[in-house]
Amino acid sequence: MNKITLITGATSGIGKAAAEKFAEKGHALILTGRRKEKLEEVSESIRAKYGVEIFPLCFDIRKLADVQHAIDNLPAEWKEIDILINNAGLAVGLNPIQSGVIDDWERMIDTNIKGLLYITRLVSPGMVERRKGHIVNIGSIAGREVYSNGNVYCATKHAVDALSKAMRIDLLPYNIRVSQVAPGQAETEFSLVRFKGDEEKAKAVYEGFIPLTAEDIADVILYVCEAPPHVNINDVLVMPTAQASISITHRDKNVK
Ligand code: NDP
Ligand code: 8X3
Repeated sequence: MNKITLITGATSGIGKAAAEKFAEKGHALILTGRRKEKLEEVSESIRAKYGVEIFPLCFDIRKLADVQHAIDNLPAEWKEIDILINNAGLAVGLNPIQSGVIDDWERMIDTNIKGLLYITRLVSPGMVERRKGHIVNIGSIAGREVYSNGNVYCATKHAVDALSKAMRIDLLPYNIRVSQVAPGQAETEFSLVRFKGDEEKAKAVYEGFIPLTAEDIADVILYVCEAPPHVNINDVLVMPTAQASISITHRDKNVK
């Protein structure tokens, strides 16, 4: 089999776009997500388009027992994962700390930090054993700066930044590369999830400027993974041209 790449959160947005880019390069893909139908639809369409092997794994990354079951039961020919792209993640809500919704906080912490840790803990021992592998964590500009009411989401992405640096040190003796790709504003299902299905609020986030697309970020992830084996691209911060920092985006009513 060609290189095996596991992408978490491949049912939409950046994960789905990365699945397309890696399939185009012939990678065999393990794709994950909670929405079974979407996962099957994405897997089927990529399989048909690129003729690559796809192994869909439907689980909630917050549930350790389910993540463990999924990884432990991979068929032998899928076990030797070359690249792990820790992409599954979300923001839920946008409230000041004093009126934050605790359930929203738990969803973000459990997905963005604990889920990323669970899958890394289960996949990295094989990489260590084989002395080969690459882990790419999807961070965010929200892992470098903070913004009004973004408190817990920003904290989870700061954690991804810290974990990326720490994993790189721990895995250094085993020839395993650890990279972080940290995007600014990208139009995906991200804002729809943050605003709990409110399409108008979600759309307003991207009004008056050209945001990144999921494909823009997938291109960067692929570039990072295609560097020669002796090169590790530690960290890439990729922003829309119209966004200078987390809370400074130049909006122009003439930009549609
Ligand atoms: P999307 O909402 O489009 O995609 C998120 C993906 O994560 C989906 O495939 C979703 O699958 C999966 N996911 C969410 N929760 C879980 C869970 N509990 N278990 C398994 N899978 C889960 O958003 P993006 O593509 O934008 O987000 C991808 C990553 O990029 C996230 O980590 C996000 O924080 C980060 N990011 C996004 C930016 C943006 O502006 N869009 C900017 C910077 C970083 P399903 O619902 O099927 O489970
Ligand atoms: C997403 C970036 O600024 O939309 O990680 O929260 S932001």
